[in-house]
Amino acid sequence: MTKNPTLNKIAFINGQPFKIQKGESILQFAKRNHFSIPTLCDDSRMESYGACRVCSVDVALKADGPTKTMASCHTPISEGMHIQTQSPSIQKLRKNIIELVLTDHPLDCLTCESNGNCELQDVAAEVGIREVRYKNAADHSHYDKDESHPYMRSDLSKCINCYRCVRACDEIQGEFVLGVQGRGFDSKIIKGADLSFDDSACVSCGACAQTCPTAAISDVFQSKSVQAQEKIRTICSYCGVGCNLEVSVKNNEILSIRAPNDAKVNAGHTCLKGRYAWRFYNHPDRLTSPLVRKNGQLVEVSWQEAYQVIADRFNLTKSEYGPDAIAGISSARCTNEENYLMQKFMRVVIGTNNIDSCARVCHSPTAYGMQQAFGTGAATNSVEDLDYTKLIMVIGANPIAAHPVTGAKIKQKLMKGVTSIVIDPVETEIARYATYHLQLRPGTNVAVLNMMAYFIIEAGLVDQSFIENRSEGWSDYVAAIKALDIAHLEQVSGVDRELVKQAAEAYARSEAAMSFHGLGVTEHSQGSHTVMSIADLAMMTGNIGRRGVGVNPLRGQNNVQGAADMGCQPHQGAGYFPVNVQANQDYYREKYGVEVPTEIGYKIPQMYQAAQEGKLKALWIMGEDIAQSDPNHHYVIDSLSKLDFLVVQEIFLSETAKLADVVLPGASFLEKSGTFTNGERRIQAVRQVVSPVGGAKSDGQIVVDIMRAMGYQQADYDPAVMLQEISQIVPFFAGVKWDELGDSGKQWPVLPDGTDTQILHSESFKRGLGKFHYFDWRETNEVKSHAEEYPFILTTSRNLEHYNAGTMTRRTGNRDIVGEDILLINPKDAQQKNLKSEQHVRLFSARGEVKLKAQISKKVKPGILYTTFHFPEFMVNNITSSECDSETLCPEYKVVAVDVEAA
Ligand SMILES: Nc1nc2c(c(=O)[nH]1)N[C@H]1C(S)=C(S)[C@@H](COP(=O)(O)OP(=O)(O)OC[C@H]3O[C@@H](n4cnc5c(=O)[nH]c(N)nc54)[C@H](O)[C@@H]3O)O[C@H]1N2
Ligand SMILES: Nc1nc2c(c(=O)[nH]1)N[C@H]1C(S)=C(S)[C@@H](COP(=O)(O)OP(=O)(O)OC[C@H]3O[C@@H](n4cnc5c(=O)[nH]c(N)nc54)[C@H](O)[C@@H]3O)O[C@H]1N2
Ligand SMILES: [Mo]
Repeated sequence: MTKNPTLNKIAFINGQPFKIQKGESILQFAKRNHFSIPTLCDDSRMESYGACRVCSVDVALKADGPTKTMASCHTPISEGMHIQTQSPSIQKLRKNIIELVLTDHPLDCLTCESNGNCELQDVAAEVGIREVRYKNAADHSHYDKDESHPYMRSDLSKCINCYRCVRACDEIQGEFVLGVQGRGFDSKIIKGADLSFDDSACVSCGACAQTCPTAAISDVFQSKSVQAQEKIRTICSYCGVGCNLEVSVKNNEILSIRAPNDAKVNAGHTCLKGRYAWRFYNHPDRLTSPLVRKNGQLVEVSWQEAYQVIADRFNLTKSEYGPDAIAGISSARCTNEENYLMQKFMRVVIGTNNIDSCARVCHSPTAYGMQQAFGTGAATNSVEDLDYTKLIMVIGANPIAAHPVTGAKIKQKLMKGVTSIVIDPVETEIARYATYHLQLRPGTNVAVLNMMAYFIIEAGLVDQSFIENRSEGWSDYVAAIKALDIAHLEQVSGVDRELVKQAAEAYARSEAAMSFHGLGVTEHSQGSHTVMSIADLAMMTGNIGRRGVGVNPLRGQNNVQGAADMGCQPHQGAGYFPVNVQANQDYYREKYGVEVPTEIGYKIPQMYQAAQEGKLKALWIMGEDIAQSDPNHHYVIDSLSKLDFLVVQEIFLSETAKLADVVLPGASFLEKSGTFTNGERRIQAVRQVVSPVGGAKSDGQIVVDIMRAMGYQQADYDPAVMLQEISQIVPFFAGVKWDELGDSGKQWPVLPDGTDTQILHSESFKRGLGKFHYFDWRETNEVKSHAEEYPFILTTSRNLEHYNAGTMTRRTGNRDIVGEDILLINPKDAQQKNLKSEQHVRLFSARGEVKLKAQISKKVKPGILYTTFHFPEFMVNNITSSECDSETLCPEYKVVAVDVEAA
């Protein structure tokens, strides 16, 4: 064991001895030992700045030695130091500094009704200031107030020039929107070239508002005169980053949301969705009562009646057509416990494995591909590993928009010079900072990754010992790679072979290379093949099983990892045991106490097919808006119309809910408790903040009620009790207990004694040896069949402001920031098609058409178009196809053959 050099080294605060920790500043040392030192320009999330000097302390290098006054925030603590935090001279110094600061601040500062929201007021009180001596030396009351933004405002007359906002924008978000203009008393914080929030490039993360010690920049909704009764910690329900949130509540109403600094995942940072886009929860459009279709209309009914209709129709369908005529789609937006219940209902009460979730249309190729290569489909490492990695490879992911807190961390690393490879057809924000941007044609990942493997092998940069000791299938793989026709792959992918070679060698030579991937990998006909190709690269270079390496899917939804873990898949039950294996059937039968179905069930696309063929009669969808989000919209609608009975459990009357026979009002994440599992396998506690609106109920309780209506006895929904049941069935949940999750949760596998796991596959793979797989690159059918008639390739993605079907974000101020799906088109194509920016265009494919506004942009290459799918009024999935991944049926949203013309 190596010895910790600072172990047992001691320093003193106000005469008391304490152990010091490596790398600590005096301020951190004091705070850790519960000594209060006032600060103004300090924020623990950022580098120390040492500008305000309020944190000054007296420092002596030995007892009774001469003292020096030093800023504690940026002076390192060292052995034997004696710190005085409250000497008379220090107290006087602090008071003088704050008095000067106050001269730069409106007169009413000490009396303004900030109710604990003003750090400056707190610090003034702490240093003993009762009145302002030099009143209004610098009057900034003429500074404009900026009220242009739905969520943030600025009133720079209150600014004290601590620059925390500027540093937060740079160091936390990495956006560099805020800056300083002028000097001394006249210096002023500006946004961009002195613009409003609205006109600037601000991404609305709110880090500046959170850090501002006065109200110079603040949240619009932060009501100064209302103080929260309670602050509740919960988890964001948007993306798979899983940010911790601290919600301020009064009288069952949410006042504001902030990011707690001690959160493991997001340490005081969120994006605008987590921090601000919560107003959907009490929007008038929320569903508040069950609805049943009568004479063609959805009408309000009692829960009792709705349950009766459902139980009767499911019983009837089951007796007439058998259990496999019924299917369920569970929700990656809901909790683990709710997902567990939903699959249990389908398997145990109905008796079918027809259960799936949005992982199908998202990362099912990741789960499958990584299971084939490693044995486990989940991220091998943690986001924290970014601090240890030497090379970051981002393939088909746009984390700045889709996983903003992780994206900001990646961007910070890139700005600090960490080598990076970005493989993406679009010039994303991350690509702008990349060392190597491989801007391939959509649909050619396997070609590019095979080229990378070729160059690594050719240069002799493989990790022989890893390959020999930890993998199988190498010799066949290597033979196939060596036989590749590089010129052909270069031509089909459109990426210069020299660039691919440089990137490949950088990846292989790096001491620790970490890959992240997203939907640009999975949502393709070769999605699973691409995932396995990424695993090949990691294994051949030994980038698995230690800090700062690995294969890390940026999982999409807040709980898509959990939905699959809980068994919301047609081929594997809770804990990933294949349902068609006798031993597993015995296992589940014993746990559930009833017979379990033995045939693999329908995946979502197979449900449509079965509905078309008259085999599927009834469908229960919990929290997924397939009518908007699944591809080939007309086909989806047509398939749903062929069902006898459709139940949709929602928080809004989504496009799918509009088609239902019964609509059940679920409670949103702010109105219920449970757990979400983020993209790094972290199981975190979601805690109820307010009571459900109207007559809504937690999705878990609704499932329990329907289980009971159909004669199965299941206890009321209670996450603690549910987790007990789950921990008996899902081996990697063995040690998960509700009361032990704390604020930042635990990463699975959680052992029976409660210890959790940060890095997978350290010693061996789940499947024993890692497996190499080789695949030829294949042109997708979409291009082969339609390219002549539809010569452009459209790729569809998401933007920062809106979330998937947009049911939630469209009902918040985010709509004021972005109000439509926009089509990006290269200037050359625009010229050839005679299109201008802002012009409406018709975009059409073999399936249908949409009309969108065009924006001319060099972010896409000629021949490539790009848009998003957030608005039902545009319905981009009118034009996407039913082509899908060869192994998992994940739709090919990323390659759509289209043509475009002026509308
Ligand atoms: N703001 C916001 N955040 C979200 C969501 C949202 O809707 N809005 N949705 C959540 C969900 S469900 C998910 S799954 C994640 C998705 O997050 P990401 O995985 O980042 O998904 P996308 O932005 O759809 O696509 C990622 C990138 O793939 C690129 N791409 C397209 N075709 C190819 C290709 O052939 N090869 C390569 N290498 N790249 C390609 C696109 O240009 C795009 O930059 O985001 C989650 N977070
Ligand atoms: N063209 C195109 N289409 C795509 C994609 C793409 O890249 N391009 N990406 C695909 C991907 S990756 C995904 S994951 C899917 C996502 O597609 P969906 O899963 O349909 O998208 P969401 O908007 O997340 O929809 C979830 C629904 O759950 C509801 N909801 C939210 N919270 C709760 C709750 O607590 N209880 C209940 N009962 N309901 C709730 C919301 O109102 C919303 O209607 O879209 C896919 N569609
Ligand atoms: Mo997703």
